[in-house]
Amino acid sequence: MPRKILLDCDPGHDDAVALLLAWGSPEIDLVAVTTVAGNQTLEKVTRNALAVAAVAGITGVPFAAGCDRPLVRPAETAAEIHGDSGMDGPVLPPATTVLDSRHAVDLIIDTVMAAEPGEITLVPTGALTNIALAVRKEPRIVERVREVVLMGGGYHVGNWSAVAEFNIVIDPEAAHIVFSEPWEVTMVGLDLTHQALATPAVERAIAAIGTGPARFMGELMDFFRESYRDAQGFDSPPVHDPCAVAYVIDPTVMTTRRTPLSVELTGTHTLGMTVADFRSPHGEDVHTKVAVDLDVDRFWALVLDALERIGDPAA
Ligand code: PIR
Ligand code: CA
Repeated sequence: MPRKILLDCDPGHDDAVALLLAWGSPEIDLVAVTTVAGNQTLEKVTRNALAVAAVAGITGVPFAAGCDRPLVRPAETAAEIHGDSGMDGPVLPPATTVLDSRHAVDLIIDTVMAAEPGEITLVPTGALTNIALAVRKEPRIVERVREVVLMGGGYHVGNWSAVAEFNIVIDPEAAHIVFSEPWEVTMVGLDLTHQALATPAVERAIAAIGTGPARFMGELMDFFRESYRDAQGFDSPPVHDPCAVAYVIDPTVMTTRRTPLSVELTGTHTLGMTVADFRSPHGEDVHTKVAVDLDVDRFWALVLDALERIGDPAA
């Protein structure tokens, strides 16, 4: 039985890859896509999500736009990494799907409540604003969701400050809500995603596929490589968001460690830090875990296989 996921995202070069991986994987049933302001404005990331849908031929999946700013703090974008469009690099095709008329928060609630208990996995790859609001509006989603597998945070490293990761630090109050609810949360953070590098060898393997979606991903990665070199001094860019999808496809593609997690909301130097506690082993009473080590070759094989399966929908 394929796993039903709702992807809540802010495309975003790596969000686009997460969408391609989800759509091209038989282990995943993509039931809805929601967008949230983050890498760029809500308008831009929503447009980008629809552009990816057009490139990959994603049909029969509702797309809905959500929150245009964090719960408490002013909006902040990552234009220095993702460019003015939020997905600079390739030419973005016009949308071929119309947006669902619902707000993302309502689409999240409707999707979870209409499904069987334990059926839907939430995969957030942006700020947690929509998910936090959905919890507040319909608290019963917490016991109904199978698990939350999110890209965000890090227990040893940051990218938006010395200790904080972008998705968490731009809306730390939302992250606090999501981490505090008693559902199963797997944090696929920077400690893991910095192992998922789009190396030149990976780029060559993508180019060899030769389809429209593969070319699109190649052009995304070319831009992402330049950004990451200039802004963060990486030789190859880490492709964060598909790591969360990969965990749902096959949890054995990475190791995890169970640990309590809390989000720093008041620190002078540590706002948005995700604090893990590794002092002692934790049991199933702890509902949060962090991703630790990635099987890099198997991860890229999942992405390449998904691209192969998507083929050339536009042709
Ligand atoms: C933000 C991102 C990536 C890199 C930087 N420097 C800032 C976005 C990605 O889309 C991913 O979801 C997460 N936020 C990584 O921090
Ligand atoms: Ca993202």
